[in-house]
Amino acid sequence: MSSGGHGSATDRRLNALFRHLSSSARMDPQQLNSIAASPTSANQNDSVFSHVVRAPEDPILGVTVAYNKDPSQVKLNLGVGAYRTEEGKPLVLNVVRKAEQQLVNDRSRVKEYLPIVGLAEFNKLSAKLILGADSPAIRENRVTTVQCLSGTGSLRVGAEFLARHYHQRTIYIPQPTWGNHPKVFTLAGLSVKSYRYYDPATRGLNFQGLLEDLGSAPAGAIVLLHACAHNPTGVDPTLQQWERIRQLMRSKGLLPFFDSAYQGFASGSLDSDAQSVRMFVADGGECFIAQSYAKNLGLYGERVGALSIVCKTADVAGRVESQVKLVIRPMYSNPPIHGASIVAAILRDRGLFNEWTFELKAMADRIISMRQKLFDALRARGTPGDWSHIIKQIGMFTFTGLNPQQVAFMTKDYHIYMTSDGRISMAGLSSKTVPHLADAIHAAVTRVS
Ligand code: PLA
Repeated sequence: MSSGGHGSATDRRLNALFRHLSSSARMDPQQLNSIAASPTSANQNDSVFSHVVRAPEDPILGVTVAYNKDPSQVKLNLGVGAYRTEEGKPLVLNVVRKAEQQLVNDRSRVKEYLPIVGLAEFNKLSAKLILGADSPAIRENRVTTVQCLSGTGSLRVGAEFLARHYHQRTIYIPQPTWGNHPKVFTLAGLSVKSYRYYDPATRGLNFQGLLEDLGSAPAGAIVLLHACAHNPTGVDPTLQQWERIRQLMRSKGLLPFFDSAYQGFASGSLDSDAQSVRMFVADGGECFIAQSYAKNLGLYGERVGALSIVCKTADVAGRVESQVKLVIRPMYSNPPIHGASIVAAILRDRGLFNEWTFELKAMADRIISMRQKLFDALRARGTPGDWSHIIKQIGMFTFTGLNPQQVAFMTKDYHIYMTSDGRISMAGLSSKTVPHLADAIHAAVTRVS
C-alpha cells in the first residue's frame, strides 16, 4: 500500500466503489459524507444502519425472485439462463452424476485447502479445452490458468489484475452486453466504455459500427469479447468478421479479454465454439479468457470456472501468475474443491468426456428446436412482424425486440417472466409451454405498443 502506483490503484478502486454505491443508493456524495461523519444515532433504538436504502433487485436474478413469489400455475421463468428439460425441470448431467459417484467412492480424497490457483489438473485441462489440445501456447508454457469462482469470478480476478498491472485501464464492452459486465469491471478498478455491436433495425451485428469504435479506441485498450453465443443478443460475428476484428485489434495493440460462458451451447460443438479464441491465440499475441462451466456442464451453483492468461513467453506467464495469486489470496484465499474435481474427472477420462459431448449436444439441439417451435407458433398465429431472428440467433437467448411495456404486460397477464430488455431464455422453454409464450407475444404485439 505504500508505493505510489499501488496507492493510486487503491484510490481508483475506492472512488469506483463510492460512485457505484452512491448511484445505486441514489444519494449524493455529500449526503453519504454526512452519514459517514455521524455513525451514532441520537435515539438508542435506531439502528446504526437506519440510513441504508433498499437496493433494487438484480435485473436478471431479480426476475427469479419475482417468479418465485407468483402463485400462478401457468407461470414461466424465461429470465435467467438456466437449462430446463422438456418437463421444465433443472438438469444434472448423467456424466456429472457419474463423476460425483467416483469422487464419493474414492476414500483417499481429503478436504484440504487447494492452492491459491486451485486444482492443477483442472487448470491444465481447462486451458486445453478452450485453446485446443495441440495449442502451441500451451506447449510453450506461455499460458497461466487459475481456477476461479465460475465465469464471474474469473472476469473479476482478471480485471483486478489488469487494473493493477496493465498500462491501459479502459475496457470496451459491447453495446448491449451481459448486465453484470460493467459492474464487475468498474468495481475491479477499470474504466468502462462501450463499442457498437447490435443493430436493432436488422436485429443483427452492427459490424461497421464495431470496426469504427474499436478503430478509434486508444492504443492498448482492453476489449471484452463474447467468445460465442453473445448475451443478450444471440448475434455472433462470422469467422470472416472475427478475422477482421482480430487484424484491427492486433494492429492497434488492443488487448482481447474473452468471456467464454457458453462453449458448446452455441453450435453443440466445443471446438467450433472456441474458434474465435483460438484465432487470437494462433497469431502468437496475448489475451485473457474467462471460462465458465455453469451452463455447458450444468454446474451453475458449484461456481467452477477458470481464468487463462496467454502471454508471449513462459517467463512472463510465471510472473503474471505470481501476481494473480496476490489478487486472489485476500479476496477468497483459494477456490472450492468439489466442482473443479468433477470437471477434472470428466475432462481427463475419454469415456466420460465423450459422454459429456453427447449430453451437451442434446441440450444445444433442444434449445435450437425451441427456436423453430416458437417461430412456427408465431407464424401460425399471424403475429405481426418478422420473427426470423428467433431462428437466426445463437445460444441460450433470443433478443425478441419486445419493449419494456410489452414485457411488463406479458408478466402481468400471462405470468411469463423475462428481463425487461426483451431477452428470453430459450433453454427455459419446452414444447408444452411454447403455445402459452406465443399467445403472450401475440397479445403483447397486437395490444401494447
Ligand atoms: N458471462 C456471461 C456472458 C454470462 O451470460 C454469464 C451468466 C456469466 C458470464 C457468468 O456466469 P457464471 O458466473 O455463473 O459462470 N449469465 C446468466 C446468469 C446465465 C447471470 O446473470 O448470472 C444470465 O442469465 O445472463
